[in-house]
Amino acid sequence: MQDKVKEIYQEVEAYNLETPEQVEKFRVAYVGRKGVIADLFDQLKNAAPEERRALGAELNALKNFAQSRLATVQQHLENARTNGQSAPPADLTLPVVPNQLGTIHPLTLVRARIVQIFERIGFNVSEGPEIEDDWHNFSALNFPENHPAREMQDTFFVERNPDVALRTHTSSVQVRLMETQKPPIRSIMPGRVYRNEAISARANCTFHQVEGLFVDENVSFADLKQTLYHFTREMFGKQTRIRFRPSYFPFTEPSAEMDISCGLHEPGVCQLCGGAKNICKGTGWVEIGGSGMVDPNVLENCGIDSQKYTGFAFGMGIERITMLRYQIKDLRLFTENDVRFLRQFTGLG
Ligand code: 2NL
Repeated sequence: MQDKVKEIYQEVEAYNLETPEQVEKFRVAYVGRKGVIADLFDQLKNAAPEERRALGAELNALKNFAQSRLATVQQHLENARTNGQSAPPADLTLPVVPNQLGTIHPLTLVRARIVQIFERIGFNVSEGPEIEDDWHNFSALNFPENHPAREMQDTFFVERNPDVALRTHTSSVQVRLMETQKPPIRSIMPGRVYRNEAISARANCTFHQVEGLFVDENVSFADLKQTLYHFTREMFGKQTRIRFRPSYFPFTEPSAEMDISCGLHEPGVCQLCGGAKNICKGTGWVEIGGSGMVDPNVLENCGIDSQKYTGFAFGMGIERITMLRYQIKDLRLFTENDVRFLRQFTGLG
């Protein structure tokens, strides 16, 4: 019987186990309840008593060997079925596949740069609500009731309530600031604003503005000009010149629109359109925003003594600055989230 056990051991060891059919045959023939090994266990009772113990141990070893071969092969077959092949061990020395990282939106980049420039000359950043009441968006800013100036800004009202509107400029944040803080006030307000306009390459119903406000004793128009001159040189380069044209805003007096030189009249190529003359229309100047001395009525509306204090304020469109800086031709690109556009801003600061 000992020889028989050895013979079966060799058979089990050599049995070809590649296909599921071979594995099943092996199981039935050796490991199953009616298989060879179970048979041998049956015959154990016929063995001589002095041999029985040693034989039993050998038979158990044979049974364990056959069962473990079966289990290993079954596991391999199962892996092959779920992975398409038996998975090789992972190579831990391989470099990882890099993740595709997102990029910073150009408007966010430019906003951060604007904030950085003004923070360095002592301005802080203020924010406020996008849904405003009539007082903060219009009345405090010297827009008289029924004045046509209110129609200059096509307002979105919330639920047709004339006292609840999406802010049309960030000046409402400045009103809140002046109402709650004493001069000196030196702050910029970047943020989203809303206008009821048809969407085109040059206009959208929502865009971003940055406004600035400086209120203190003896603040003059010269301070306004020098502050904006400093900003444009930092933003667009040292060669940039600035020009003021008289204008009108209800909340400033005097008021001025600001242009920057595009380099067309300088030696070398235009910084903004590369000589195509399509941005400045051949004039050499492009508009970047409005400004002026805060109207004394606005200071008084916000509880600031206009005999003691004066202030300047300005407003610029962040989309406009971004378009000039990166030569972006269509405003709609900012909101379409086309990754071919957004990916170009990788690594820009
Ligand atoms: C533009 C013009 C401007 C202001 C905004 C302002 C705010 C207060 C008082 C006085 Cl609280 N002025 N802001 C002043 C002049 C122009 O924006 O073209 N923005 C894109």
